[in-house]
Amino acid sequence: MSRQEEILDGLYEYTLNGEAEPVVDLTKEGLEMSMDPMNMLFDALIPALEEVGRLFEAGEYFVPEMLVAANAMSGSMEILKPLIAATGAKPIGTFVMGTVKGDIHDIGKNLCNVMLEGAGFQLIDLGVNVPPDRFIEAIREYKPGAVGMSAFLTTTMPMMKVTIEAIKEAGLRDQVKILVGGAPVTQEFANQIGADGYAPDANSTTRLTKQLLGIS
Ligand code: B1M
Repeated sequence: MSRQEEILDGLYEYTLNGEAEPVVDLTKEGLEMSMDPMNMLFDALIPALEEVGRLFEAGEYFVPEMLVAANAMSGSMEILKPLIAATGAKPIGTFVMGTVKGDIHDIGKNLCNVMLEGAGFQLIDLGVNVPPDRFIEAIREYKPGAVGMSAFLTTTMPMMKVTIEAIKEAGLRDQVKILVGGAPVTQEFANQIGADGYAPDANSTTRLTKQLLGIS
């Protein structure tokens, strides 16, 4: 096994076990060896979290294990983020992103943010547990072309509809494109709640946003 394969294996295993320090060390070593940050992300870190979710569902992992695994991944993300995101270029548009009220999952959202920034968007991240009013304030303040909502729980998905309705009532609906995403969200759900688009992952979020805003 090459050292690069060992690094990917290590990133996967240590993330799965929630060991933040070796995840950071291996990330740094990988970068010193000119490994592609996207490889580390999509071939090790994200698969590890997918396995964490599977173990949680199987009753073998509990919330504390999920939390330490997520934290271990976040340490690596902090290092990889500036390498993935673009620097200095004039923004091609503004994107307001948030995880809806009641939901505190932010890793998927943060990945979308990195990719959107990498594509040249000015990114306004409202964070997690964002109530509809805060989305409305942000639309008024930043006048974004697009707004993205993330939800990871079936119980918080309805908050996306509530937020869209609130944006409509505030008279702002036709000023923005609204995209939704997150593990349990589907195209069908997006259609039902009147979103402009559904993106299953970070890459398609960027692609779809550009498409909806007519940016080539
Ligand atoms: Co939670 N959790 N969690 N959790 N958690 C899930 C989501 C769950 C599926 C686990 C399971 O049962 N298998 C389950 C939800 C079940 C359901 O509703 N169907 C669950 C549960 C039940 C819970 C709690 C209720 C547990 C409890 O307390 N009993 C609790 C809820 C807290 C709350 O939000 N109020 C909870 C808590 C947590 C932690 C805090 C411990 C932690 C989150 C830490 C954090 O985010 N900072 C956590 C984690 C880590 C997970 C899993 C393991 C991983 C989620 C993740 O980050 N994945 C998750 C299991 C799973 O999803 N398989 C689980 C990595 C990420 C990269 O995912 O989906 O590929 P991915 O992301 C994509 C797309 O979703 C898309 O792009 C991303 C990047 O490519 N996307 C968007 C995301 N947002 C988008 C927005 C867009 C577009 C695309 O806008 C345009």
